[in-house]
Amino acid sequence: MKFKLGALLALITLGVALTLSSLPTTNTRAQGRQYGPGDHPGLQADGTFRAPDGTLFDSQRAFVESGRRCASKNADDQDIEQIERDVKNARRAGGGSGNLGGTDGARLYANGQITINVYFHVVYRADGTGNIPDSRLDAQIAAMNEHYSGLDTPVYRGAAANTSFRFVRAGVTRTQNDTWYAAGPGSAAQTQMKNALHQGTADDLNFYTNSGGGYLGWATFPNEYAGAPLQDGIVCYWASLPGSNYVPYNEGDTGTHEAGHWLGLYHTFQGGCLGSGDGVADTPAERAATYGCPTKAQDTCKQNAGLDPYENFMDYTDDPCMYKFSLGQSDRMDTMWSTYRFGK
Ligand SMILES: [Ca+2]
Ligand SMILES: [Ca+2]
Ligand SMILES: [Ca+2]
Ligand SMILES: [Zn+2]
Repeated sequence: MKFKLGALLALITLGVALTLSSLPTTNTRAQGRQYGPGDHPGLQADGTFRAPDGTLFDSQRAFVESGRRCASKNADDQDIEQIERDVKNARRAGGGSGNLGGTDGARLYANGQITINVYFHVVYRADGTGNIPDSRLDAQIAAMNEHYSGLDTPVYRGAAANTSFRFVRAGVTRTQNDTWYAAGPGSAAQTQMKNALHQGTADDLNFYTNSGGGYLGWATFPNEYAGAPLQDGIVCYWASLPGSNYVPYNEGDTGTHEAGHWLGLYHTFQGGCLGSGDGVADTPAERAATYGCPTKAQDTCKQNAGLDPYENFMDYTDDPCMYKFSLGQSDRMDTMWSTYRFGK
């Protein structure tokens, strides 16, 4: 009898262990952990890739090519023309700020001269998923300050800009709302969430964390502020902030990338090999986004000088592999700040 009971217990233990080990990661949601279950790697050992909403892609490439990496919109000709007009008008009116205030591409501010107030809005599910602690928000601020200072990694290929911008945590709201937690780009839920939570003015960064709606993140652009001030800001998947296990997108570079859009930068692959691309002269044109972590730069636009800037925060490579803004991007952010955000 004793033996039988022992064997039975062993069988039960084995059964439980097998059941637990075979549970898909999404099912751990039911356990109501404080931050998880998105707290799993994006890139799986077998090469498949799990999107922020749990969707499994065949590969990291398939994930990136699905557009899930960033849902910020690509500029069209109208946007680019409008921005050029706005910048010219601001300069003619002597508006904006900065000590040079004049020519294209000029640096307007000193290193770290501008401190941006960041209002975090942590939106989480009823089971606690996504309710990340303040320590992770502070880690995100620290990451952005490192990135915007040009100090992300000691291995540079060319100079990383020490930009004009630094960030400080100015406030945190926490909201349990399952609909807003799932809100994706362009959704009614997003509009509702931002209308309810937005704080500050054009020179304050509203930084929402939720499921990302299946994306890593997205941003609004400076020239959109006047038309929709309450919608201004960035939304990031909560596990993209430092401290999660969402490899290889868990070092806070998503927040840096989205804040780059918020400061007026486009993707380095904007427009491919043609036209003005991202509007920045010192980021070589590239045909399409680079993903993963290349060991060697490609040259996908042979007719344009320079190798693909895969190490740039505004490309799509892995967090450990993107580590710089260019000097031209730094200048552009100054111009956008002066034109659209400073004192507005
Ligand atoms: Ca460029
Ligand atoms: Ca080239
Ligand atoms: Ca990085
Ligand atoms: Zn983007």
